[in-house]
Amino acid sequence: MNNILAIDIGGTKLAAALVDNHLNVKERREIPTPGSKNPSVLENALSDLLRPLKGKADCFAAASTGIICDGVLTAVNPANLGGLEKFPLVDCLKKMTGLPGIALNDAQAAAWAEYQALRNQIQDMVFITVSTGVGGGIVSDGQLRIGTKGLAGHLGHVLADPYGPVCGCGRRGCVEAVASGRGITFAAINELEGFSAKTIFVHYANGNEQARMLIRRSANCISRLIADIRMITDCQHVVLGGSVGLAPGYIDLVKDELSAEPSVCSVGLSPAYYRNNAGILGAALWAEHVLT
Ligand code: ADP
Ligand code: BMX
Ligand code: ZN
Repeated sequence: MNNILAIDIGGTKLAAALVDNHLNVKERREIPTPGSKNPSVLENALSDLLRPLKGKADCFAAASTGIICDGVLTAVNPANLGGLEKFPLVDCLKKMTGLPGIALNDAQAAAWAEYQALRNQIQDMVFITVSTGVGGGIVSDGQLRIGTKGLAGHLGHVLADPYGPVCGCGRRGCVEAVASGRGITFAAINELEGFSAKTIFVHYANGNEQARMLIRRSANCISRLIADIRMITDCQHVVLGGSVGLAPGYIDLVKDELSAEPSVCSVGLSPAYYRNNAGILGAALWAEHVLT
C-alpha cells in the first residue's frame, strides 16, 4: 500500500493524515470534535476533514474513542462525545471515501504503534492515554488484545475511588472520572471553575495551588492504575500518551507517585514515542497487519 488515510477520532479533536510505507505522517489535519448526540454532525465533520485527503490513499484506517466492534462505535462514556452513543464508523467512512478500511479503538491503536517502537526489548506492554477520557491498550505476548467485543484495555473504567464522582459510563469512581481532562475540569472550583485541563495546566505552570492539587490528584490516580495493571498483567513497560499524559511535568508526577508503591508494582514508564500521532500510526500499522 502506498498511502493509508489514517484517522484519529477523540473526544476533543479529530485528526487525519496520509501515512506512507515508511511511517511518514503527511498532510496532517486536525479539527475539533463537534460533540453532538446527532450522528450526522460527526459525519459532516469527518467529511470536511477527509475531503482533501481521500483521493490520495488506497485504504483508510481509523483509531476511535469508544468500543469498536464489527466496525460500529459504541461509547462507554457517551458524555465524551456530546452524548453520542452509537455511530456506524466503518460503513460511514467506506461511503465517504470510496475506500476499503478498518477501525479499532484509539488507545488499542496507540498501544500497537508504541509496541512497534519497543518490540526489540519486550513482549508485554500497556499504553495509557490521559486525554478527554482515560483509555488503554494491552499488548500481551506480542499480541494486541482487543477482546471478543472490543472492550479489552478500557482502563479508564476500573475503580479508583468508591466514593468518587459518577462516571459517564454509569459506574461510580472510575479512573476516568477522576484523572481525565474532563475529570480535572469537573473537579475545578472557584477561580478555575469550568476551565479546560489545558488551561488548568497553564495555571499550574504559573504556580496556582488549586491547579497543582488537581493535577497531582490525576497523576496519583494514574500511578495507582499503573500499579494495578502491573499486578494484573506482569507488563514489562507502560507508555503514557494523550495531551494530559504528555503535558510537561505530568509524567514526572506519575513517576513520583509510583515510587511510593511497593517495588513489586514498579515498572518502566515513558512518554509515547509517537507523541500525538500514536493513534494515527497505530491504526495505519493495524490496517497493514490485517489487510495485507
Ligand atoms: P482527544 O481526547 O481528542 O484524543 P487530547 O489527547 O488532545 O484529545 O486530549 C484532550 C484533553 O487534553 C482535554 O481535556 C484538553 O483540555 C487537554 N489538553 C489539550 N492540550 C493540552 C496541553 N497542552 N496540556 C495539558 N492538557 C491539554
Ligand atoms: C473513554 C472511551 C474509550 C477511549 C477513552 C479515551 C468512549 C467514547 N471512549 O474511556 O473508548 O479509549 O475514553 O478516549 O466511551 P479519548 O477521546 O480521550 O482519546
Ligand atoms: Zn467509567
